[in-house]
Amino acid sequence: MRIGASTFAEGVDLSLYIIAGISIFFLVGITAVMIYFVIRYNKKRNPKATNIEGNNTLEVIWTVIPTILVLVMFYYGWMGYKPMRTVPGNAIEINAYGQMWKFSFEYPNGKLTDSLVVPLNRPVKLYLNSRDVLHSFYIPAFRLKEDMVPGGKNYLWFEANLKGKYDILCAEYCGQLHSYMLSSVTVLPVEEYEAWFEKAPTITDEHPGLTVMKQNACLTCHSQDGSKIIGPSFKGIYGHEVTVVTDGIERQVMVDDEYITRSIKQPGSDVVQGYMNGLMVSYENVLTDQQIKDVIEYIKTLK
Ligand SMILES: [Cu+2]
Repeated sequence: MRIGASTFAEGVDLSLYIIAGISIFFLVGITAVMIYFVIRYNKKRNPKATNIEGNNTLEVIWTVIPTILVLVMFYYGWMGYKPMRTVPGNAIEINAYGQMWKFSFEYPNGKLTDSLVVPLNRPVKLYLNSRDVLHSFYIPAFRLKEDMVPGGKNYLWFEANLKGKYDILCAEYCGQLHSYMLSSVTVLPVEEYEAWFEKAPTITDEHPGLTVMKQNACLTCHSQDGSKIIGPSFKGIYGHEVTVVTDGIERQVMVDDEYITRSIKQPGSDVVQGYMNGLMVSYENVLTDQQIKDVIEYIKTLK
């Protein structure tokens, strides 16, 4: 039975079947023995309790056999796991970012995407980064799951061996919209992948500020239509006064270029009243000055 889409699938599935098989065998066996003992040694059949002395042969057997079984499980687990940490030198290297609540990818030529596109039968290495909290990068079809640790370094690699489109999920509860943290990986034949890789991003008439916001998951928390999500909506805020909490003290501020820039760089400095502090991380080293300008220009258009 083949349902995996990477070269790791076989090893992982094999160890899963072995461990599940041994567990089911013991579950059934122990339950059967328990039922047998309950019947055989109940008070009616066995009115007088007897003390059973030790049995060396039995003790050796129930020590040696489980030890062997555990070592068998370890062996298959290890054989499935070891190749996952041994990256071939010719792997394509891609940066993967997790943040509340979005995955994004950066290719060697600077191409930025929301979902992963990879070639068939070629090793691909992902550097795993987090911009805020712990996330877990999970591709069930590839049998891969690795943590994205803020401030830490981690990686994974794979070789996809079945064309198709597969889910990418976050497998570490990372806050309110964790379940929306979805992406996908598309496996293409090498020529199609190369054509996709070389293709410059299509030029659209999208506002550059909107592009920046989409790339940085701003819109996961801030709506454009006035609806309240995690953070305040961007609709109609520019040029208006808003009540914020600064060091515990409420005050009125004008939403202008300076206020928006400060909110992007130090999100904790003035938190709009009624919203929680600490959910947004600083984008000081993520966005360039130009990108912040674009964002401000775009917010101005949301009347
Ligand atoms: Cu997450």
